Amino acid sequence: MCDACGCSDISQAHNHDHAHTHSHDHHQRQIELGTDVLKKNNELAAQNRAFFDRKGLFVLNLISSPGAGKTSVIESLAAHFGDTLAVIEGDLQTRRDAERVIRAGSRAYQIETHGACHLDAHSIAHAAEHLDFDGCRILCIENVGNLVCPAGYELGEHEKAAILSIPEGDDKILKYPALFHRITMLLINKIDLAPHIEFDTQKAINECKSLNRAFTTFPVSAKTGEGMDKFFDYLSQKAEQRGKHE
Ligand SMILES: Nc1nc2c(ncn2[C@@H]2O[C@H](COP(=O)(O)OP(=O)(O)OP(=O)(O)O)[C@@H](O)[C@H]2O)c(=O)[nH]1
Ligand SMILES: [Mg+2]
Repeated sequence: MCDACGCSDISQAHNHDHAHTHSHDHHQRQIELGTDVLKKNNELAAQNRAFFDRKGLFVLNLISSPGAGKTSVIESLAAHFGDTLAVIEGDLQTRRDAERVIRAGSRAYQIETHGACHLDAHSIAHAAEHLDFDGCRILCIENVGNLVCPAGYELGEHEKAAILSIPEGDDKILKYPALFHRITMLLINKIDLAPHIEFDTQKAINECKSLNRAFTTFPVSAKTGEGMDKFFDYLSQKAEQRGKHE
């Protein structure tokens, strides 16, 4: 269970039949608390977005399960965009991902959540204080590896991208609809492994379309670089459009 949002408590709150009788008021209170937390988070996210807009940044919230390749994709972005990209990394522990991004050529700040399974708008506001955005056009936020909780927490981003990687299987989109119905970009990563692992890309895309009509798909390999150019161009266009709003 995430010790920040108590998500499993809320989602599993007695939706089973049972013989014993007792009041369910405590669950209602739990749901009210959850709603208050999200409302406060949304207010902070709006403040973050206003700050990022003033800086002329295009902000992307990158979400996937652990190991799908978020940092590997960001390393490719860092090699391409260099100093015009800033990155906020989210992990339960270690500074490893921020160190990888800095080695790849972009500025980065690491958030260690120490137990929380998602980033929230408050943590992003603090992280942003540690980054110098001079010369930056794009801010990429790597969320904690998790397909569930990060979907519910706005950070002040302009768009959400999900990465689904070939070894995870082509059946995951309908299992985690809360994320896939909110995204504007779907990266299917590790396509270099497609000859070795059964994965029906069209099925995954069709299932995503059944939840969401407004996303663009990028089949990529962060390892070989295949497909990454289209993703770079897309982000460049987004950054250009954002820059014009300054
Ligand atoms: N074959 C192959 N391996 C990849 C690709 N992208 C990433 N990997 C490997 O997948 C593993 C996990 O990659 P990461 O980039 O660390 O994944 P992540 O999503 O950032 O992981 P967490 O931050 O722990 O959630 C590493 O061993 C990468 O080398 C790819 O396109 N092809
Ligand atoms: Mg990572």
